[in-house]
Amino acid sequence: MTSEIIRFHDLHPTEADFRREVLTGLRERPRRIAPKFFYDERGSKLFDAITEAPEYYVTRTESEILQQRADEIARTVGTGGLLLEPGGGSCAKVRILLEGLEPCAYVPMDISRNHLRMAAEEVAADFPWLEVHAAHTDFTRRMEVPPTAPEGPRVAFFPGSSIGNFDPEHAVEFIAAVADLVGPGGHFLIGVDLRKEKALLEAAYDDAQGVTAAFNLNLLERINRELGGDFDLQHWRHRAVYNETEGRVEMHLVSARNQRVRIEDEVFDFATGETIHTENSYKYGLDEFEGLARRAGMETVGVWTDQRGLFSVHLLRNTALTQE
Ligand code: AVI
Repeated sequence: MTSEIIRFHDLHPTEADFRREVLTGLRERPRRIAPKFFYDERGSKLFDAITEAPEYYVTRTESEILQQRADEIARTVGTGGLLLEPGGGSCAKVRILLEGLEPCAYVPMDISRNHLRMAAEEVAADFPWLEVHAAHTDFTRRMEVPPTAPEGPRVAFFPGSSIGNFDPEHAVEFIAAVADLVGPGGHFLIGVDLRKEKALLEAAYDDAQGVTAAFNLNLLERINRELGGDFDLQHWRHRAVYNETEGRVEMHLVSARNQRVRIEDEVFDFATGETIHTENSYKYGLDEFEGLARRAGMETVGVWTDQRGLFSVHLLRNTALTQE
């Protein structure tokens, strides 16, 4: 019944080619599969469950910071702007900011069509004064404001430390693309997970209930389901390790014995202990992230952390010339 309360813009993102990328990644050494493929329907549900795992401090710590700082953020950014959320398919944390920011419109952008539409409709129903223009797009390839969205000073929001899933060079490119999107003087509010003790990080990515393990292993099940693979899940293990030098948690799938796997008519031999690298989740120091942002043409105008120093929220501003 709520389907008329949002404007839905289909920018026709090209589907990522699961088959081609999986086969290419498994032929490489070290073998790898990109983390974007975690998120089929089951993977998305498992990710939601991860965000509630006691060890995964990320989601609740960021929400706590946003709740405490929402007024201060609104005072710095100002009201009446156009609020853009790349990857905002669940429209969840943005709810904390809406009353304070009073945006002229909210534009969530996401590749997952149904998820986006439903979440956008729910947010529009819960905030009846808010104009919502949902954009169905792959934000990593194309970030565009729908032509019907009103103009206003732009502010982008990218929570959850999703920036950590880019390597630092790509993170700089992404922040620069957001700087372009918001324009000179525009703002970018971004959640960034912090470097910390190895034990805490490894527990967060290998929770006791095994939800993260199921999330990682689901990738092999997805290959079995969608590509007719014959991975035997009994002989694969989840591994999460903090690589302190690189400042990232790495997730791998580890072969528990010598084994042969078939996908379509291709054969892959795995030795005991051999891994498929499935995700990097980079962690930063506050100054380190500020440096990345500067390289992307954005200055830091606010940084907030929780009391334990686990997580940070940065408010950046596009420093391109505004004075003409
Ligand atoms: C989505 N992304 C920010 C999560 C992270 O923490 O890197 C994905 C995740 N992987 C395992 N647990 C959560």
